[in-house]
Amino acid sequence: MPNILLLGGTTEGSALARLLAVRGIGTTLSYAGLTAHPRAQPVPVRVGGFGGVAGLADYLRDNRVTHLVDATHPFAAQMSAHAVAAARLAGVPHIALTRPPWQPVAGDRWTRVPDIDAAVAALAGPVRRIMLALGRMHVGAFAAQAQHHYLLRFVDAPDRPPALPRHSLIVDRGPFTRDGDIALMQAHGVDLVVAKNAGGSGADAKLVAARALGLPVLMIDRPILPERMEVMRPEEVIAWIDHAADRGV
Ligand code: 3Y8
Ligand code: NAP
Repeated sequence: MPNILLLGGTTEGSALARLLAVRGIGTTLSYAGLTAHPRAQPVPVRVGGFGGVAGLADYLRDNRVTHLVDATHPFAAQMSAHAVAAARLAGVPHIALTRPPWQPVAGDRWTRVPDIDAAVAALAGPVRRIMLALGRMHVGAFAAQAQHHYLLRFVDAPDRPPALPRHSLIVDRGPFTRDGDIALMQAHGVDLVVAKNAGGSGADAKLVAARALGLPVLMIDRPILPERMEVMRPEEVIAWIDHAADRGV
């Protein structure tokens, strides 16, 4: 009987959890525990780190996990590297469920940068009104460019104000809408949007909104991930599990 560990935290991970529940395939979805009220899931959930590669390998063995599915966000690079290493250590089949990066289309005014630090450096210059749609974890880095007015969007209210002297904070979780993000950008007079190339449908509203308003976007490329088997649709993971089952895994 398959016993899946699904590393979640994305729209695709939640979609896969629904498919696995419907098929009655034994699954545990795992969250890091970054948000106060993560989305309820149709399968059992565990919350918190595993304690590095060794901790995850022990978890896989102790819980007789038969398949490890990494459906974490493309920027969760450490988790994804640990998943590949721990699956190899524990001899457990591993697959990643991800989504293609966004590509610019006609009307987009993107400037691409390789990482967060390069995005901070790119903001040197006169005062602007910037939508920093990166969440909470990396806001501190932008204090190096404190001259700007920042529009921040967090999943949860922070326990202390962000270290940016001029900021507006929205507490909201995605998926977001094109019209909602257009209204938000207009209300705050945004003239630049900073985004991570997350891909997927849960956060692309801000790109469609920026295009509609003719606003420039500073797009942060994804971190490099280790070589691994990757699929883009939850149904492909189900087929992989069924195929592995046929091979008696
Ligand atoms: C804790 C689980 C689902 C998953 C939904 C997706 C879509 C909505 C859009 C903007 C961009 C951002 C952020 C974002 C989106 C989905 C997805 C996605 C971006 C939850 C969730 C957890 C997290 C963690 C959180 C980060 C933050 C990033 C906000 C749940 C809601 C900016 C990524 O406060 C914090 O510490 C938040 C941290 C990592 C990035 C950051 O650096 O702050 N996601 N997001 C997961 C865990 O504990 O394991 O609470 O339900 C999940 C989702 N967030 O099931 O429907 O699939 O990507 N998440 C980015 O893309 O840049 C918001 O504002 O436009
Ligand atoms: P990360 O930097 O790659 O991981 C840091 C550590 O957090 C990992 O080594 C692991 O701790 C723990 N961890 C991460 N994801 C976990 C999970 N699903 N279950 C259990 N432990 C987990 O990860 P991150 O960028 O902070 O992302 C954390 C979570 O938020 C992931 O579930 C991801 O899908 C979700 N998320 C992230 C983003 C983003 O922009 N980064 C966006 C949307 C959703 P140990 O080493 O102790 O095992």
